[in-house]
Amino acid sequence: MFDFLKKKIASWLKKPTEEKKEKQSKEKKNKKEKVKVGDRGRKKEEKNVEKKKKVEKIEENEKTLTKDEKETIAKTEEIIKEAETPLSVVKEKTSEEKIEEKEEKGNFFTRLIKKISTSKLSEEDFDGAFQDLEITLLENNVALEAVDKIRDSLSSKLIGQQMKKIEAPARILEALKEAILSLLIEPPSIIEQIKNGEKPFVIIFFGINGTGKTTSIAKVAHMLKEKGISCVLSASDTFRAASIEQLRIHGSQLGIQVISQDYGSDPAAVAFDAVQYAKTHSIKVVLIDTAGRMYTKANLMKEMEKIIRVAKPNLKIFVGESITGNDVILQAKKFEETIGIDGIILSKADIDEKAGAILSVSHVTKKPIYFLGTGQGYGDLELFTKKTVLKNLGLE
Ligand SMILES: Nc1nc2c(ncn2[C@@H]2O[C@H](COP(=O)(O)OP(=O)(O)OP(=O)(O)O)[C@@H](O)[C@H]2O)c(=O)[nH]1
Ligand SMILES: [Mg+2]
Repeated sequence: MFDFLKKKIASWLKKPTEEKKEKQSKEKKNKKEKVKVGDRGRKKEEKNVEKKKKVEKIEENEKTLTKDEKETIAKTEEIIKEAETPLSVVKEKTSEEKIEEKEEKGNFFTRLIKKISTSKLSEEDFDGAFQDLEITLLENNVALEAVDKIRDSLSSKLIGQQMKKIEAPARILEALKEAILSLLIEPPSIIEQIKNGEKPFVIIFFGINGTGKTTSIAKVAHMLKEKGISCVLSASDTFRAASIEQLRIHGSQLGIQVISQDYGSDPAAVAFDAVQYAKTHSIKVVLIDTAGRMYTKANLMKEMEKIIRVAKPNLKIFVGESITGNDVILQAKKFEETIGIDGIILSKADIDEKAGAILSVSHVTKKPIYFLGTGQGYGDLELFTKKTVLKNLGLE
């Protein structure tokens, strides 16, 4: 998770002294190389002059040349041509240097430091430096709205500022941290919500097909069991083949009751049964599994509304795949608009190197991420906190 962004930020945060040392040793090496190339070039040129003299001498006697002598001249000309090659090598070096020069113009971090420590940071200079960060964020699946928010947050803290070079890195870093924190919502403690909430406390999980809803329910059930909180599972995906068996297997592995009916039955009726079961057996939590559905299918969204009407969930959790980037943001937005969501689980964060969705989804939907799915085992459910995000980005 955050592998690419973390590496990029780490490369910016290289201490200036380290960078300077690296630059100096690079320059030293280049100088040495140039000297070597220069020496070689000079020696070859001297040789060329000698050879040219010889050729001139031969030309003087051209009329009396034998076949062998003519061949010698041709060979000599070839040698002269070859001797000119180091000069073109020197030319290539020059273009390499040009590229290096371009790179040395700096990244987001170094450019900002340079500008902000020499004069009050202008909007133009900020925008110039921000471009580098903007590209990095977009390449890592951060949603456009979230990128704009980062820009606003950073610019409000930095434009018009001037500071000593020595304090600039820490201040810019702090501004970046704050910008990222401004995107995130710290989720309430789900355990506290359950403890202080109604009995039974009903949680419904939904999202499009195959995003990890059933697996996430099993993980949450496992977590509740570990905390000593009783729960029951509602097999309200009565549509997909083997969905009921899938939940039953989890239930039997975890030692948790699963309430189900036949395939094709009303998912709302199953949820109702599960809530009734919890009431009569004094079970604290009901976790409702639902069939994967596209938000574009009006009939499926209506079905979802009916389950919600009947089961009256205390929490509506949208489950989406972190790896799908901007797609999952759009899904969350659509589910929020149509049926409303209280929180989010982003699954498959373990295989998402970019992780931009984790940074963006709360800003776009204004809903907290409760958990990140980080694998296929029951224990692979990571409590989401702002602090963990900063840590994963190497900013804490
Ligand atoms: N790597 C990884 N795989 C996961 C994670 N969560 C779920 N999966 C896998 O994703 C696949 C689909 O998971 P399900 O829980 O069946 O997804 P679903 O949303 O219930 O699917 P439908 O009911 O068909 O809509 C399974 O192979 C899971 O093992 C996760 O956090 N990380
Ligand atoms: Mg499922």
